[in-house]
Amino acid sequence: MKGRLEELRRQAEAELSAARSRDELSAIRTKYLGRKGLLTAVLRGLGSASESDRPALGRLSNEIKEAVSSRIEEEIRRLDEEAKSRSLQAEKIDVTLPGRRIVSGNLHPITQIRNEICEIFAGLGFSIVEGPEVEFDYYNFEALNMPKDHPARDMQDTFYISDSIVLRTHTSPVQVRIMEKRKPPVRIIAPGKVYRCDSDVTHSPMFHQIEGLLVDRGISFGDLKGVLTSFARQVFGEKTRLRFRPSFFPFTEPSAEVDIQCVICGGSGCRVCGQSGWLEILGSGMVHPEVFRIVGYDPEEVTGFAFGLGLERIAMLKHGISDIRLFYENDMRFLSQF
Ligand code: 2NL
Repeated sequence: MKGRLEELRRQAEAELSAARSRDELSAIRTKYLGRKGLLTAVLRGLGSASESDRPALGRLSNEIKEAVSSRIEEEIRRLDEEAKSRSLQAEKIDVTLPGRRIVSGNLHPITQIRNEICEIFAGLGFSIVEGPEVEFDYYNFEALNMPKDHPARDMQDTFYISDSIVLRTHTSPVQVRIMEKRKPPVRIIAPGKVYRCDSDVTHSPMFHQIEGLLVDRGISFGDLKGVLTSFARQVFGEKTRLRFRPSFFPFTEPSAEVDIQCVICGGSGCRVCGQSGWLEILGSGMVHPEVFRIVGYDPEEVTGFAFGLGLERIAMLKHGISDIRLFYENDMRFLSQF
């Protein structure tokens, strides 16, 4: 019987050493120590041993049961330890690895220049107004002193929706609508999309404009020069030199186009300024008395000036961009530079 007990101990220990999971360990526990277990069976047979052997056999079998039982507990602890260190290893974070770059977006260059220009004019007391892009012929042309037969209404430059409705070719109609509604003084700028049937490297059928209008008693060409000089120097630099060149628009008289000294060559002449040393940045003039009469203002009582500028043109000059189409292609390699 002693031999059988020793054999069971060796057998159990061998199986325990080979066990790889909690399930295997608990199967071993049942096999040897359970109610119908192998060691339990030996203990039951103790009664048939001789009186003199019984105490020693009893001690031995208890000792073996204890040993097997504590080996099982020990193996369970070991498996738990191993599982824990495996999962810690798997979850390990290397805090010294470089981070992933977060790409942030930016405003479109046209939006940036629009915001910048609006802020400059806001600082000069102008408020921002908006209006429809699909406009009546009346507001786009008629009210701006361009009657039906006027050459500036050229069919080739205007997108007609119907006989009397067009896509606005400038944002002036917004200002006409404001003058119809409000009495002077008026001091507004109108940013927005405008449309002309024209397309090449410097012209797009849709582009962006900002127009300004200031009307009050006693406004002179000197006010126009002062406001536009202040504006140009805030956009292109405090030392920027300006040139006011006589021009013509049907809605202003007199009219002037404003040039700045070339931002590329500084005035010595280059490809961008066509060797002239000057770049045209906007058109302007004193509001034509006929426009005032049409909106119900008395040209004997008030005077005013107006101006218009193309945002794409300003952005192209400022950043040295030669093809207007780059603004509309949404190529991130282009857009993310601004
Ligand atoms: C240009 C020239 C200009 C105006 C726009 C205007 C508006 C009203 C009355 C009179 Cl309501 N004039 N606007 C005046 C002169 C020039 O724009 O070259 N734009 C890109």
